[in-house]
Amino acid sequence: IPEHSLDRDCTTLSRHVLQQLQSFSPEAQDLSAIMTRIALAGKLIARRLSRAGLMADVLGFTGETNVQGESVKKMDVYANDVFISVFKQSGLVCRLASEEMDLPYYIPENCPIGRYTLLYDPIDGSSNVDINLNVGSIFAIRQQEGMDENGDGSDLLRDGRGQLAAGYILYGPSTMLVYSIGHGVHSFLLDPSLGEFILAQENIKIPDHGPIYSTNEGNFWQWDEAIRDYTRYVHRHEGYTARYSGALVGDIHRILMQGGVFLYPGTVKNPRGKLRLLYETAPLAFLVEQAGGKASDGTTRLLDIVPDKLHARSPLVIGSMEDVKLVESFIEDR
Ligand code: AHM
Ligand code: MG
Repeated sequence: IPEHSLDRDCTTLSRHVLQQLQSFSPEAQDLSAIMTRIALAGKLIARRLSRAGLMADVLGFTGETNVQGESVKKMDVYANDVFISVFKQSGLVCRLASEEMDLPYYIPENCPIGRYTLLYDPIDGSSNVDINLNVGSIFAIRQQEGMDENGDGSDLLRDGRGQLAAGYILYGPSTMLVYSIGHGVHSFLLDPSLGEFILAQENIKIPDHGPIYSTNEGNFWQWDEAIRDYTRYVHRHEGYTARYSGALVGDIHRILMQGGVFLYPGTVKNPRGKLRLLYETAPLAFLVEQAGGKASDGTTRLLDIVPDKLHARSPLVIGSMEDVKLVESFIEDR
């Protein structure tokens, strides 16, 4: 095989991370190893999802309730455990915090050396699993800075600017991993015959404006007047098209590719919206900013928001620069 075709076809994820940091510094080595572990979790989850309908024990509820009081699906539990087990032997990550766990999970064996925390939503949009539609995983890596005296993750209550890496895995027709370590946004496709994520697109840029409008309009009755005004604006102008799948990762991926805006505003029932800051909105905000887009809670830059608890929620307005600004202008005017 000529050398150039190997170069073109086989940029693997771990190599890509090292290339971007252009050094063999300890941090580059660590991030490369961590991304490789996340990719392994993605492969294991994708494999399980591909058989979801065939295995009686994959679909349905476990009968338990998670921290947010929602029914826990079997796939959520499986995916949550997959991330824990791939990081157990890594030596790199000392702690994991996820949507499915009340408190952070410590890996004591790693704690003297592991300087990183993984924040993740193992299966985002899990109600889609039962009807054979796309779901995703969301992740972020943070350097462990303070001491977690009570083991409740209080040292994680920081803004999102300190994220070292963030991204998502989209389990769609193909499995795709999109990530950033602060040097642009890059996507990889899982080649099942190789069992490797292969570079698909480098330096993804989100269009400054796009046609996609993605929100759950069933909540219109409980939105603020400003969000309703924006919605009415969309209804009355040419050039918008609505897309909403019930799984954030897929909806954001579409916007990253085609441009537009995703909104999950506060509602009467949930004034801070539904989505969680540390492992849903902040990682996606980091990624979209890296692609040249914008993310806020409607007024404040999302990466500046400091959560008051591990599972804190935040409203989300995210996507193309112009479209997010337009939504914000409606909020400002009210
Ligand atoms: P989940 O992590 O419990 O699956 O919830 C998050 C999901 C997002 O993927 C999606 O955008 C949103 O919830 C949909 O919520 P709704 O049904 O209220 O529109
Ligand atoms: Mg989620």
